[in-house]
Amino acid sequence: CGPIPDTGATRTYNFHVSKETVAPDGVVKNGLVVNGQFPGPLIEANWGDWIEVIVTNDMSDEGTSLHWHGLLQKDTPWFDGVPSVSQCPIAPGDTLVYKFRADVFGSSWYHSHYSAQYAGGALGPIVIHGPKTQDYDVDLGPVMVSDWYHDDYFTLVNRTMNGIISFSNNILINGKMNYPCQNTTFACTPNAGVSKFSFTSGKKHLLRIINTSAEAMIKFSIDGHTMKVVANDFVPIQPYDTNVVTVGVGQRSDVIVEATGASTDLVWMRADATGCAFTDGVSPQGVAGVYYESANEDDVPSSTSSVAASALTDCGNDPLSQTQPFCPQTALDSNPTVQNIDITFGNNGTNFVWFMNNQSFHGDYNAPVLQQANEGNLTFPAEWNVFNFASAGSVRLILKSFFTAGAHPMHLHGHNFHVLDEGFGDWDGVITNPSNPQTRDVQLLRPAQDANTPSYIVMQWTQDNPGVWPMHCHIAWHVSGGLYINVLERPDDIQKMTIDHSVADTCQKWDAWSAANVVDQIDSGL
Ligand SMILES: [Cu+2]
Repeated sequence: CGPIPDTGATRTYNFHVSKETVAPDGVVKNGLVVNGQFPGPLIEANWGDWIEVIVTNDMSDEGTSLHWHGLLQKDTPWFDGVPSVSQCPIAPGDTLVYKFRADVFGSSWYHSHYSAQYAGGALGPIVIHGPKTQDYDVDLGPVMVSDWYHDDYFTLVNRTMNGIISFSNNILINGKMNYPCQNTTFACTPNAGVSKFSFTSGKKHLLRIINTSAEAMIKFSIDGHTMKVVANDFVPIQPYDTNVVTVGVGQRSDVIVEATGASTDLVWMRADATGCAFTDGVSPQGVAGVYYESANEDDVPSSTSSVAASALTDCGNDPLSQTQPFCPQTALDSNPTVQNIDITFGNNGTNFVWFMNNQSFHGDYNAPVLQQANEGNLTFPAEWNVFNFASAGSVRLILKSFFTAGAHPMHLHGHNFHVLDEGFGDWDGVITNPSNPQTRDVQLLRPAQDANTPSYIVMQWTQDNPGVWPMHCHIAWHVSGGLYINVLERPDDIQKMTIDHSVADTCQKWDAWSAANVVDQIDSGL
């Protein structure tokens, strides 16, 4: 709680994005990596620091960009890392230096926002250290949970655009899991290994659960242990205990786990995608080993899960009534600009795509919306899905999903938004916890009840951050299919901004590269 501290420190990282074969579960695939690693290197900073990341595109045949999930980018909206929105893609061989403030604290991740590159592996964790709101002894760091596909990302996007569902092949924890090789025709090494975590009996351990999936909603648990949830996304919450944590794509939960077992215990940590994801059923649950201080690390846990089967098939976040921010919030604006958006799925004549109020998103890599707005051009092609909220004090979105086969993890850039309510049918106008509503940067919009009974969430934010902010489903295949809008916030203030010259340089390089090479933009671009 309180203002961002001025540390005067800058944390600098040098990243190279490239294509390499990877085999995190033993199955060799064509992937994307950061500095040769999957997952990519950890970005670590203190709250209030500046973070500088020098990103070079070492691929020869496509652009890229990196997005810093959940960072607010106040006064630096051009470094949000979204091609066609805040920048042009970084051309092959080119470098862009992102510089932004660690203006929030907690756990997150960075990922490519160019098409579905991140589903190929171009991602890594972010930890921003801040005040402890609850006591713990040991910070075990990021616990990234993710679905994993053995096909390369472009093949998967191509299938998606043709209306073919891709089923994930495995679930990884911190980029590791075994795979039964008889199920694949790709080169495969059995027993690739699982991640291992150390517990000290009697101590409290902080785990930073981060869902970096392309599609899967994940149910996280540790056999025989209770978790105290202390933060959702970058927002500390009033703690509550649970034996299973739900994370949709992009969501994070910081949990504190007290090691109540014996010093020789070893148990499974589980990332379960059986109930709320499209998996092929071969390995829908990722595991990692949790070893107490006197356990033999060569032994394999034999513990069983105590999570109820019904909890694994409940495809939404924990009740809003249960989740309240830890820090006091300013009162909700009772007179916001209200926008209804209905989300539907269908064929646009060429592809299977998603519609937001009957319009699917398609971006122009060569003409970022932010640059247009900065130049005072506020007339946009319909397919850019720009919602101009002008200088409204706050915005309330009522999102409805008519899709029954899955939830949508809805993500807004540039803000932690309030979640006023969720439900089915029409919102009755009643806000859950009106004096302290749930606040985060991704909220699950549950599957519709049936074709005539949509699910809804109501979100609201204060327009205190001029910029062009993506609001989209974080399922990679859905945003590729256009489930996306641009929130244009305070264009008058955007016009007054001086955008860092490196952003224009990046566009010049991209314009030159894209004029001489084929850019195979088969999806929305994001
Ligand atoms: Cu979606």
